[in-house]
Amino acid sequence: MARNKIALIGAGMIGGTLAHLVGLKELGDAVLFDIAADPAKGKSLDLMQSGTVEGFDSDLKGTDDYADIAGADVCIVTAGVPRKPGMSRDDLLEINLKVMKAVGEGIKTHAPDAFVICITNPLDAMVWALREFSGLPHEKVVGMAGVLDSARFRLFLAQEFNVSVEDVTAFVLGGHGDTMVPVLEYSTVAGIPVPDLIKMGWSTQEKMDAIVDRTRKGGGEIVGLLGNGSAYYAPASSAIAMADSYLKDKRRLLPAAAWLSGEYGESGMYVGVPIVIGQNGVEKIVEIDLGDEAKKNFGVSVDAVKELMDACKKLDGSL
Ligand code: TXD
Repeated sequence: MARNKIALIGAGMIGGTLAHLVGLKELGDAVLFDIAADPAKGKSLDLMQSGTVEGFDSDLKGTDDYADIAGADVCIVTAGVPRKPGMSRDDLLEINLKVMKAVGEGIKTHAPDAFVICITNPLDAMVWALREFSGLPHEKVVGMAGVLDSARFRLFLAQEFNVSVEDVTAFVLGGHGDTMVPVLEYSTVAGIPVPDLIKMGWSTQEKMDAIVDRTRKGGGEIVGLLGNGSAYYAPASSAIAMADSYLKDKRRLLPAAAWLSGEYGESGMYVGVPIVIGQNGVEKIVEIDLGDEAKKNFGVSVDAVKELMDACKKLDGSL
């Protein structure tokens, strides 16, 4: 049986980390596509050499030719520019929208049967534009943000409760921005809902509110510390978890930016919601019962995404 083929479109900080994880987990072969072909080729060669030490046999190839992504099972898109300190994710919209148009054409032509995971920011608008430009089925195009935002939320909760990260589950819904919605009621430690843990004296509501705020600003915290670029280890691990669920038909229930057709009362847009990822891509969109506050906050987040979509439509009349 042929190995999976994973196209990494964008071979920068996240792209290179994705390639390393593909090799270490032996998920398949990878093509590192980038307009900067030589660094992509250099990273591929370096990673292949690491494979001899680690013992993985993935073929990794750098290229700037879309023909090389032909037949990819999965495309993970990080092409574009990241934030610099002081920039918001939304500031990236105009530049990265043009990049999504080129990437969408490349996928449409060479990998129309792929499961596409978009990472490029501003995520909720870029994944929508990428789906429009590529013309792929909506269930085969998703955005990675919720797994990352939930991972940040889970880490902060695990540190507060002094328990293993393995036993903390959490949901962060809505857009990948300051309006994201960490949902405490659906976050647990080994199935014990966080609100019950507060009642049990494990922490306080004030500390929970601080953790929610730190999660919302989690990306900016790292951008500020790095000084040049944004997070890449956790974003890469998050996208690989999604790709793994697709390639192995694991049917994991994960938060991700998915196309809504009436769910949560919204249609015609992408926003972060719980989904099941299996061999068909988005197998199911899970409509959880949001409390009044979460519902209000979700609505604010949806409105913020719609504003980004409107900005995209003004910039590109084909949308
Ligand atoms: O949770 C999330 N979705 C976010 C997303 C988490 C972290 C980072 N987020 C966004 O991912 C970030 O704001 C950026 O928009 C992307 C990629 O971040 P990364 O840190 O990997 O950026 P790099 O290192 O600058 O890599 C981008 C690569 C770089 O090598 C460019 O040469 C390439 O993209 N690039 C292109 N490749 C193909 N085609 C085009 N047109 C192109 N333009 C740039």
